[in-house]
Amino acid sequence: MAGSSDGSAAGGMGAAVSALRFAVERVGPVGALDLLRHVNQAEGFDCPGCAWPDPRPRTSLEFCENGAKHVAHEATRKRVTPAFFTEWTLKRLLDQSDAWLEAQGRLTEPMLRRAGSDRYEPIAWQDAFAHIARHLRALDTPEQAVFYASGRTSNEAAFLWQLFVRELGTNNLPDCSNLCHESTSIALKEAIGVGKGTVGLEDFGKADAIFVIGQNPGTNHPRMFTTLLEAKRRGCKVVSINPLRERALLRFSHPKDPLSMLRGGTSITDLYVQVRVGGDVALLKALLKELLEMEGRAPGSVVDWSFVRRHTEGFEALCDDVSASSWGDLLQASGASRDDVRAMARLYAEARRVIVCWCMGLTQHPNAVANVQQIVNLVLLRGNIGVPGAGVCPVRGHSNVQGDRTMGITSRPAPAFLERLGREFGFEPPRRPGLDAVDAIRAMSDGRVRAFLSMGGNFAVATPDAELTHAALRRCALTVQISTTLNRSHLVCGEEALLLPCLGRTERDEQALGLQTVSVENSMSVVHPSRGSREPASVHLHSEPAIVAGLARAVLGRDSRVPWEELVEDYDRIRERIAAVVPGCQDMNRRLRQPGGFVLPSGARTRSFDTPSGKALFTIHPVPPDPLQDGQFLLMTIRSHDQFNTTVYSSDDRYRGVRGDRRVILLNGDDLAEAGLREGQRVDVTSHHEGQTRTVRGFGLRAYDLPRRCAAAYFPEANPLVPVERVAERSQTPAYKNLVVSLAPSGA
Ligand SMILES: Nc1nc2c(c(=O)[nH]1)N[C@H]1C(S)=C(S)[C@@H](COP(=O)(O)OP(=O)(O)OC[C@H]3O[C@@H](n4cnc5c(=O)[nH]c(N)nc54)[C@H](O)[C@@H]3O)O[C@H]1N2
Ligand SMILES: Nc1nc2c(c(=O)[nH]1)N[C@H]1C(S)=C(S)[C@@H](COP(=O)(O)OP(=O)(O)OC[C@H]3O[C@@H](n4cnc5c(=O)[nH]c(N)nc54)[C@H](O)[C@@H]3O)O[C@H]1N2
Ligand SMILES: [Mo]
Repeated sequence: MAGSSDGSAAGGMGAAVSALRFAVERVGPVGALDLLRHVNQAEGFDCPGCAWPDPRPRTSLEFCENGAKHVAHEATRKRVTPAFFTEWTLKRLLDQSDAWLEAQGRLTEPMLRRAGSDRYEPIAWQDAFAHIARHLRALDTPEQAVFYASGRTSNEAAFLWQLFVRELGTNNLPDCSNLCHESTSIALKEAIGVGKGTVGLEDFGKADAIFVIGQNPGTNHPRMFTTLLEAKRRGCKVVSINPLRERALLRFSHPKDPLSMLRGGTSITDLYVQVRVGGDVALLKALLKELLEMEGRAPGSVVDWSFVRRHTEGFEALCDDVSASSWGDLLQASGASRDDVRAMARLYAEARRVIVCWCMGLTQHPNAVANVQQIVNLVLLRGNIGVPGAGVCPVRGHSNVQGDRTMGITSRPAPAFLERLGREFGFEPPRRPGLDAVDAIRAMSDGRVRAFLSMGGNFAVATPDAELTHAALRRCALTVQISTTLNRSHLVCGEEALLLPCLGRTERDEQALGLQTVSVENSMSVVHPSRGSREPASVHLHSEPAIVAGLARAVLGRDSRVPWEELVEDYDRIRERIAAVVPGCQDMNRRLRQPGGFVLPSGARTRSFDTPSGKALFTIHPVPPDPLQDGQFLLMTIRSHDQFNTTVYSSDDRYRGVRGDRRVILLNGDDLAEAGLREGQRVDVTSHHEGQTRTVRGFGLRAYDLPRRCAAAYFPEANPLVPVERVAERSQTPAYKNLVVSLAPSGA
């Protein structure tokens, strides 16, 4: 069967060789070694690959295959110069693949596409800012502009970005979190009073069991395996809940551990439950039911009554709901067997301390908020929160996506935050909630928004409903992209478009008062420094903070209450302001210089829940009805092993055994046979949503070890299938992992 796991370990030499080859191709042999030496070292830069924390003390080479690739991609020797844009019209560039665009290398100078022209031409920085200022000043209201941010942006740049936007007068600050962990933030804030995880890396050293739900860390957070392997060595149990049998979760060998490689790796997962796509609420409800039945048989054996009575509310209602659900319904909807559930319950109840980790497999469904709150139900039941070795651990994607939120990048800021921001800078921030990512697409699409500015990211490709989003961006009078490398969002642009090239994480950032350091916050709320060491890709590049300051000065003029130039001369000055505005960041400059930085405070870590009642909430969630009709499949869109979000490095997905093609769709072999389809055949995939259909053509069929009636395809090739209206309740995150699709042979 193509693509099912072949039993050999993930990681190991394969990972080391793949990373080294990739780096040498881009930066040469000497450059490759130098680069890899500096990633995630105390004096070096934070790896832009993911938000998993660094171990302390740091190892001499905190190696990770995919981190190394992301760094090498930024450090490439290739350049996109003005000469490149003379040669390439927009029309011709649009015909190239996303992978080709990214492979052209680093942007070197600011560029302008004038209205009606089919080319970008160079423009001086000051003229670029003046140009943007003219556009923004011509709007009827600042609400006609949106300011997207992706999660690689440093705390300092993010803080200035939201300050500029709010001084301009809008909260239109959509971000990649809207597409990512928004469901987590909303679910956790309501249930435990804080929208972030409650564990630190040290807790993984004390846990008796770790649940990994809807996450593929072998590809997306390889450094997590250092932690998982250590936990396994201590005898900690790992439960994986995933429709797809991900190879690294089965066996992994650390590229730095020759012994483990010789042994063929370490088996990671003790219990693998192949839940149906979208079946997690049912599965976790089944688990709760089993646990409560165990408690009924031996009172006091499962429930932590003293915690439940003292710190929670809603437990009785949860028990009533769970006992009213039938085993038949729960097993059917989850796809799990009763034995799976019994084994999970036994393992959970036998473990004294449990950590539950999750990622996009839970957050990108219509009932994503419910998914996350079911995890909270599970941990509260046994008091697995706010004590060493236990808690909830949403694993973030972009390396500073959590920090950007802490810095105020959100369309729905807390009133207290705005209060402090206004007081610090002496202006009245807007109170009206702004547009999130999906609302921004709608507003551009119907002409309410006329200008789109983007701090990093690739909005045209990462968002749902490619056709609608492209039309929406094209309707804008102005689009501006602050970026490192070329991508489709630079081509699918407004009437006038600007590219503002910036320094990357790995590069030296020299300002008037010397070499600068930025800060980032990892998935576990640790704020730490990051300092680039490489020569910038071009002498014309500006840092992100300097670009925001230049933009703000040009747009807001002398009326601005913010001393933009002064702040950018020395980032310590930005941090002094952050310290005054952002809770938990007091004395930021001193604390950032402590080894390892500092941890942001969170009540839930000490069982002090910042909810209206001061208690953590058990919440009740219905099992969603089966959305499929005969002949339909529930499709998840996932990352391959060789991409970073919209940046595709190659068409191979090594661990899943898929090679040379990303336009594929993975299906259970029995489903293929039943539908009269065969492996390798090309099909058109149509998504169905409230009477609308969307189709992508010519996807190759692969049989894969997936539950019946589930399917998988790659992000972003499948994004044209995602209806903009199919979003998670309450968080409005696109249901990228929950698309109802049907298949038809291509050309039929
Ligand atoms: N190399 C690399 N690293 C990255 C990224 C990258 O693209 N490349 N992206 C970064 C970003 S922004 C993010 S958010 C993270 C993403 O990290 P992940 O969330 O690990 O990434 P996905 O590929 O979206 O995979 C989701 C996993 O969820 C499973 N899944 C899908 N549907 C369901 C479901 O209904 N239930 C359950 N239980 N599981 C399900 C899939 O089988 C898959 O294993 O990674 C970050 N790190
Ligand atoms: N179908 C489907 N769609 C998805 C997802 C999915 O699972 N399935 N996942 C969603 C998720 S979790 C996320 S987070 C979003 C990601 O959405 P985005 O964050 O918008 O997209 P990225 O692909 O990470 O952005 C890549 C671009 O960022 C720029 N860049 C890189 N480094 C820097 C830097 O240091 N500074 C600046 N200014 N620019 C930089 C480069 O120009 C590069 O082309 O996609 C979402 N879309
Ligand atoms: Mo993400």
